[in-house]
Amino acid sequence: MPQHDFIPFGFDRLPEDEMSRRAESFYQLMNARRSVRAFSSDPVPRALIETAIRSASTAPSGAHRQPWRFAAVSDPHIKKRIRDAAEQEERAFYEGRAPDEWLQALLPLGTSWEKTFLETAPWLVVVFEELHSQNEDGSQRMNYYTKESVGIACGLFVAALHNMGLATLTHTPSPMRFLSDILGRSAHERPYILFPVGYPAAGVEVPNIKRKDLSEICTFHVGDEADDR
Ligand code: IYR
Repeated sequence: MPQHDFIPFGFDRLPEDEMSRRAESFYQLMNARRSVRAFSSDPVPRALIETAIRSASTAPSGAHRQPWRFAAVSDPHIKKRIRDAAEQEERAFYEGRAPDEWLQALLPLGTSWEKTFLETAPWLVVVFEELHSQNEDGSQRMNYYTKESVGIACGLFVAALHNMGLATLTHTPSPMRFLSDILGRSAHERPYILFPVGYPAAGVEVPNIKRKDLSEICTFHVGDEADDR
């Protein structure tokens, strides 16, 4: 294998008015996304889940190691086992482990230890962070920036699902090791986020939250040049 295998990148620039249109329409699309905690049990075709996972796997990653692994579960028996184990952890969290300040912060979201959606959602997609893999001789092959890489892949996954008309939730029962046990994953894969995926339950309500304004999240440092607007 050569050290470098570079190929031309056929990149077509768009006219600026088209760029503006696409920028605005993508923002409007994404700004209409909401996390939901109540799902319809209506089935979702496996092909859609596969395409969402392919989209997630286009994420950039440290040294292009692609350190994300996915387990997509629709088997009702496995979903029940996941729900039972998650609720056990969540109960311990809500009824003891969680500091008061954390519970206060969660009040507006109306969450509790009960995780019905882990059985009603037609799919549970568990994303794992692959800490390292193995060379052919059995030695460890390192991955790099795994948290950042898998985080970006999860962001793309959420966007892909929303774009195809599905809803999800970034669920992180803590600790999540039970997912490795139930799904029979190796020790060098660490559970990262559990995504229930499906349609929102009929009539579902979501917390009345506001997103931060651009001025609250961004500073621009543009030098002395005239503002280009
Ligand atoms: N894992 C718990 C608690 C929880 C924590 C955060 I940070 C949230 O944004 C929401 C919930 C649960 O799923 O209920």
